Order: sequence, then C-alpha cells, then structure tokens
Amino acid sequence: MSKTSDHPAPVRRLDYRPPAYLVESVDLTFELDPARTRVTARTVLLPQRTDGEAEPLRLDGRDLALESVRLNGRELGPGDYTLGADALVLPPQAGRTVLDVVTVVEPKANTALTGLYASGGTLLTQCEPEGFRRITYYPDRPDVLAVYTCRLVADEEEFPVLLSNGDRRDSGRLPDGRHWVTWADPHPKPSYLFALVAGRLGHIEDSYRTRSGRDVQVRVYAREGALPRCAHALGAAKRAMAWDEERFGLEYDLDTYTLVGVDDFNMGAMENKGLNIFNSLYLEADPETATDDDFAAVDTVVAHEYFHNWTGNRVTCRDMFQLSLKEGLAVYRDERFSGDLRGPGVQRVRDVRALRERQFAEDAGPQAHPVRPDEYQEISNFYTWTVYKKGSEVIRMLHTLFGEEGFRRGLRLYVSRHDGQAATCDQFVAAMAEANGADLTQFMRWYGQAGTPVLDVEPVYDAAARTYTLVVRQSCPPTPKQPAKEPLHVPLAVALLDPDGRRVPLRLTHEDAPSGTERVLELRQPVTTFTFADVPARPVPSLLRGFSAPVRMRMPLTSEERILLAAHDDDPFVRWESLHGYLTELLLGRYRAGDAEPAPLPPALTDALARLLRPEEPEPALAALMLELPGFDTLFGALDEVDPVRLAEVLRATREELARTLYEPLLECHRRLDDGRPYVFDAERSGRRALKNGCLSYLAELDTPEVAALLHRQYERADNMTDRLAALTALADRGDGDGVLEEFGRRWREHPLVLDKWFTVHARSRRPDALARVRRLMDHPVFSETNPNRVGALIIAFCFENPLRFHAADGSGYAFAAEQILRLDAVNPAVAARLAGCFNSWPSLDPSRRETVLRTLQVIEGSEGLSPETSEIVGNASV
Ligand code: 0A1
Ligand code: ZN
Repeated sequence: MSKTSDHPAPVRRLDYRPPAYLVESVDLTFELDPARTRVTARTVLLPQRTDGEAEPLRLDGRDLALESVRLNGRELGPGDYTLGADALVLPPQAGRTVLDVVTVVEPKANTALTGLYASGGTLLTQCEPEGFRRITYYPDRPDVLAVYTCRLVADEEEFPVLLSNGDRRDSGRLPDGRHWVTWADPHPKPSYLFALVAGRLGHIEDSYRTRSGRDVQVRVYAREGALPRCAHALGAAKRAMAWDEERFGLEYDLDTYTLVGVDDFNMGAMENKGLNIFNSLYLEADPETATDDDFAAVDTVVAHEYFHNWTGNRVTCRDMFQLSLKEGLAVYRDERFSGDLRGPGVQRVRDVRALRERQFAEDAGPQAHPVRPDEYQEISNFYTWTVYKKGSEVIRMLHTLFGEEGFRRGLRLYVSRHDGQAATCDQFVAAMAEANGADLTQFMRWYGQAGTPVLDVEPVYDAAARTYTLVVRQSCPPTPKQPAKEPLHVPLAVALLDPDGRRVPLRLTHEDAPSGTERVLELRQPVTTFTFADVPARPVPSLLRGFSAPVRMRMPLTSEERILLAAHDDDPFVRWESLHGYLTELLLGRYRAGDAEPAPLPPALTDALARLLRPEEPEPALAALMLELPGFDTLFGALDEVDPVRLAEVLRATREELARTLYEPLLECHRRLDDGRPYVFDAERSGRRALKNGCLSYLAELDTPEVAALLHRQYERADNMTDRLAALTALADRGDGDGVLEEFGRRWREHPLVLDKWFTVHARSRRPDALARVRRLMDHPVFSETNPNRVGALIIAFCFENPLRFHAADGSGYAFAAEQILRLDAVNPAVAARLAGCFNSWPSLDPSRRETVLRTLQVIEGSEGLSPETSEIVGNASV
C-alpha cells in the first residue's frame, strides 16, 4: 500500500506567504441553541497587495451550513462565489470590503470538541488551532489580527451566563424572552484566541490590583457544585499575575480576567484572550478530591494560560510552525513559576524526568520533529512534547547563557518590539541576541534540528601537571527526513568536586585567575576540549548541572563517584541524576543478563538509598524523587529488541528486593512522616507526603502482616486524597486490595474526576486480567467515550502506562488499542490520534512484537474514512 498517496499534500513552513487580506474588525452575533446555532459575522477586510493585482478572497470554513453572504451590502447568489469543502472563495476585491456571512452550526452533534460544542449543558468554543473555521467563514490564520465584538443571544433559563473575550459592554432582553450580552475586546487578536462560553454556571471572584494601580476582577466560573473546589485556582491566578509583574514587569491589560472550567475538553486548557477555558481537571482542587500533584498541576496550568496573555496573545505567532514561540516560552515561564512555589530543585528534577521519559522518546521515534517543524499534515498533531517541553528547554538555555538579567532584558525587548504583532522564533531569538550583544546564529539550529543530541565526555586527570581535561564530543542521531546534523551551540554547566564533595575553584589554562566554582562552558564544535589548571587531586565532575541542555550525556563515572555526587553535590539535578544513572545501569544490566540469577544489590547503593530515608535528609521532596526507580520508558529507550514484559518484571523484582533490603528504614521513615497533622497543601508538607508515600509504595511489594495493616490503616484514616490514593494504588495489585478498590469506586461514583483516578489504577494494574477489567469498566455508568478525560484515564492509561499487559505476548493489548483507535476516531479524531501514539515505540520491540504492531498499523491505516489526524500519526509510524 502506498503510504502517502491518499494523504493531502503537507503544509510547509517555507511556503509561508503574508495574507492577501487583513481584517480590520469582526462583529459576531451568536443565536445560541445546542441543536442549531446561527452565527452572523460581519468582517471588514482590507486587501494587502500593493501592485494592484488583487487576489481572490479566500475564507476558510469547515462543516458549515451557509445561510447567506452579503458583500458590501449586496446579497450574493451561489454564482457569485465558489463553495468548497474547506473554503468560500469570492472574486478579488480592490478596496475595503464589508462581508456579512450567516452560518449555522450544530454544537450538540460536535463530538470532536473543536469549534462550537456542548459540554453538559454548557456551550463553548475551542478555536486553536483551526476551530474558528468551524464557526464562520474567515481567514483563519494567526497572522490576521482583528478587533472583535461579540453579541451572545440565548434563552435566559438555560444560559444565564454569557461570556466572551475582553470586557462586558452591554446587555438586555429581547421581546421573545431571550437575553443578550455584548463583549468587546480592544486588543487585536487572531481567530484562534476567540472564545465564548454560555451556560448555567456559578462563579467565585476576587480582585487584583496591578502594579500600576488598576483593579482587575478575577473570576472563576464552573458548575455550581464545583465552585467550592475552585478557590485554589483563583489564588493561582492572582499568584501568576503578581509573578509576571515581579519577574518581567508584565501587567494584565483588561478589567476582567475570567477562568472557566468545563468537563469536556481535548487538552489541559486554552488561553483565549481574557477568557481562559480549563479542563476541569486543572481548575478544581480540594484536599478531599485532589492529590498534591493535582494541586500543583492547577498552579502550573493556570499560570501557563495566564502567561500566554503576553507571550502568545499580545505577541502571537505568525504561522502555526512558530507554535513553540508561544508554547515553549509559556512552559518555560510556568516551570519557573512552579519552581518558585515548590522549590526550584525539585521542580527541575520533575520537569527533566518528564522531558526525558516523553520528549526523548518522541525524538527517537517515528514522529520526531524539530521544535519548529518544517511541515505537517494536521497541525493539531503538533501540540507535542517537543514543541512544548523541548521548546522550553531551548528558552532555558538562553537563560543559562545570559543569566537572569540578560534574559529579562531580552524578553522585555521582544515583547515591546512585537507587541500587537504575529512574530517568529527568529524574531524572538534576534531580540535575545540583540539585548545581550550575542551571536545566536548557531543557536537557531536548536529550532530546526530534531533528535536528542549526545554528549560524550572523556575526562583526563594529569596528576603531574595538576590539570583536569574534559574532552566533549557532540553528535546527534539521524531522524526522519534529517539524516545528517550540524553541531549545536550547547551550554554545559560544570563544577568539580574534591573527594570530600567540596567545589574546586575553576581556572581554565588560558585564564589568569580562577573565577568561581561553577561555570557555563559553551560547546560549538563537534569536539571541544577544556583544561582546568591547579586541580590538586582527581576531582569528581559535576556536569550538565541543572540539566543545562536537553541532551543525553555519557560519561564514565565510577559507582563511588556517583554515590558521592548523590550525597554531596549541591545541584539537585546532579544529585538525582547520579543515583538515577546508577540505578538505570543496574536495571539494564539485570535485563541484559536474562534469566541468570541477578547479583545482589551493592551495599553502597542500598546505603545511599537508606540515607535518603533519614531525618537529616534536608529535602524530603527531592529524596522521594531520588528513591524512585527509573521508569519503564527510560529503560526501554536505552535498549533494542526489547521484550517489554521481561523488562517490566525486572523492574518489579528489583523493587521487591529493595523493599526487602530496606524494610526497616522504609517502615521507620513512613512512621516518622505519618505525623497526623491535618492536610495543608504547601511545598514542605507535600514533600513529606511524597517521601512517606514513596516508602509505602515500596513496602506494598511485601506480604507481611505489618505492611497489610499499614496500607489499610492509611487508606481508612486518610483525611486527604494524596494519602488515600497512595494507599489505594499500593493495594491495587495485592490480594487484599479488592475490598478497598470496591469501596473507593462506590464512594466516588458521583465524582467523575476522582473516578478517573480509580479507572487509572485499574488500567495500570499488573493483574493478569487487567485488560478484561478495563473492558468491563468501559460499561461503567460514569465512563463515556465522548469525554477525553475518561478515555485518557482508562483506555489511554492502559495503552501507555501498563507495559506489562499492553505488550502481552498474545497481541491482545495491541488488538484492543487498534479497536479503540478506530472507534474513537469517529467520535473525536484528536483523542484517537493521541491514542495511536501508543505504537510509536515499535522499532525498539523484539521482532515478533514488531511484526504484530506493523500488521496492526496496516489494518488501521487501511480503514475506510480514517481522520487526517489519526492517519498522519499511523502513517508516520508505519513508514
Ligand atoms: N494553547 C493551549 C493548548 C491547546 C491547544 C489546542 C487545543 O485544542 C484542542 C486546546 C488547547 C495551551 O497551551 O494551553
Ligand atoms: Zn500554552
């Protein structure tokens, strides 16, 4: 079968052409009705060609019923325009053009959740990336910026709350009993930032006084029943507003800032101007129903959307290839914000861990693409780990190169220079370079080259000359369509530790005097050599501090050196990485050894782990991270021809062995941290809970009466979801866990977000009947194939997070995934395409599984009517 013949031609970055028409203003009227909503759009357009050769006026539109078109007041007939499947095309217009278009859409029937759709009784829009064209005919591209007004008309009983972008202007009642509200957004914006929400919603509010003394009303809207859980999000919004003023001098620019939570949403949230819409998972949090991680995620996501107000909305993207311009930057900013809340070291380790587990895998697989992609079939497939998280790492490297002040200068220049514009990644980097007098030409390659670069470091100590040399070689593996790579500009943060773990003053041989004990070395060549002078004894290198670049680093370190770094380095990332690297090697060794009886765990390692459990350990949150074994995906990524079932078993067996070896210290640490204090969400307490529950999770591998009692006691007595879910998860795979699982399901059956946690516990279960139970739960009254959170918690969780059962040798996991991809594709292509990513790892599987996956991919690809979203993912995977 030809892989590409039935795909539409890809959109290419280099084909960019400025818009032929700009839009001066858009006035929208929505007559809202879940079954049939009428949209009247008045768009004022201005042709852009100066050479007199006007182009046809092409307006994007998908799945719209066109009721009427008027051009400069004249009603057009079908002979006056061309109506295609994805556009309405009018003859070239020479001057200012007023277009009135009336379309009808069916929100209730829209299960793709893009455009105008219904979630419960609420109507709302999702326009990024290309949803606006599912509402009306319009030049739906981010470089067309316009001023919008929006009039919403609806039944007052059903839709008492009517919201849109900007500030509320006017309202009234029609003779037929419907009410209306008008909103006006004074800031020009692209169509992807348009939004409306209509429904029976309650709200909580607070006000925020900006640095310049303006009062902003901050409101969170949600279903009435959810409002008591929205206080944390409201606080997060105010914290983010203050943070952006303090760090970057960026103030909010409207009189109201509105956040809305909805239950059916394809992603985490959306930064529509002045009207951020959230998946309720990222807006609701209280101690009883949300874990510490949920609270932290609310902080991060609320801040992320808020930060877009400047980096994304005031300065937007010229085209969708520049997505990372706003997304990488917003992630970088939310990571920094979260670091300030929970401790920068712990936050950094968590972010790096996520990047390495997910983005590195993406970069090594069939969907690998640069931070700024060169082409796409479906832009909705490019909201990826690479664009978001690697994009953030690229921004972070600029911070590492220029320091806090230099970075701030660059960001200020970028924002002031491009305010009100649609910019490019080049322009962002140019502002950074200019503000710092730097040349970032080579640095730009980070935006264009896919793949995870590798640094091979060779250290040489010369005792006679008292020099220490680091030879650093950089390389980058080939990725689809990029066989050869150019060297990158890489910041490498280093320190050298003496045998007692103290930092050595650093002087490179060509320098006169040492400067500091921590340096950022810059790599630009394929091979770079750095020689440090006056090094009295062989040091222990502390490299890539803070994970200063998104690379894989390979360096020969002895076990003793790793243990020293884990115990004494003052860089939290290096501490974590040293132990993580050690454990990774150990687990890979055990996997490679096959059936041979594994060598016992080295006492130096178990001692290092035991030290993390002691009261002297200064940061329990970091200790909790260091205690965790490397994840399945990390190990998988380091191997070829993997038997995933055996790999999962190596992980399980090693956990059990560690639990046995550290039994007393684990019990003791759990006892000490289980202090009975009432639940408060803050960095200190959540860190203690993380370590306590890390201990619990190891202990659950053992079948002692003491452990059983401990698990049940914690489940029953918990006054918060963090502890309760930790106990439930630990019990789920045990013979004595069934009662508790049932109790949890009963207790939370009215609360879908909590029940999602329960679905996921089942989906991840090691039990042999895990898949059968997942299938059964798909009939649960709360499960719904139209809700992305439910599908994510059960089906996607099984396929991505249960390697043991997903990769079952009989192929049942793969068959299940295929069946669900095809079923969901007809409901919601974005969700189906996400699920289809579960096959991306096939090239690293053993030959027999590889063959099964390839056959499965072919079946999916050959299915009638597959969406372009899913077909792009499956097509790339099966090449
Ligand atoms: N810009 C949003 C992400 C987002 C993208 C596409 C969506 O449509 C389904 C929704 C949200 C963000 O970064 O938060
Ligand atoms: Zn974003």
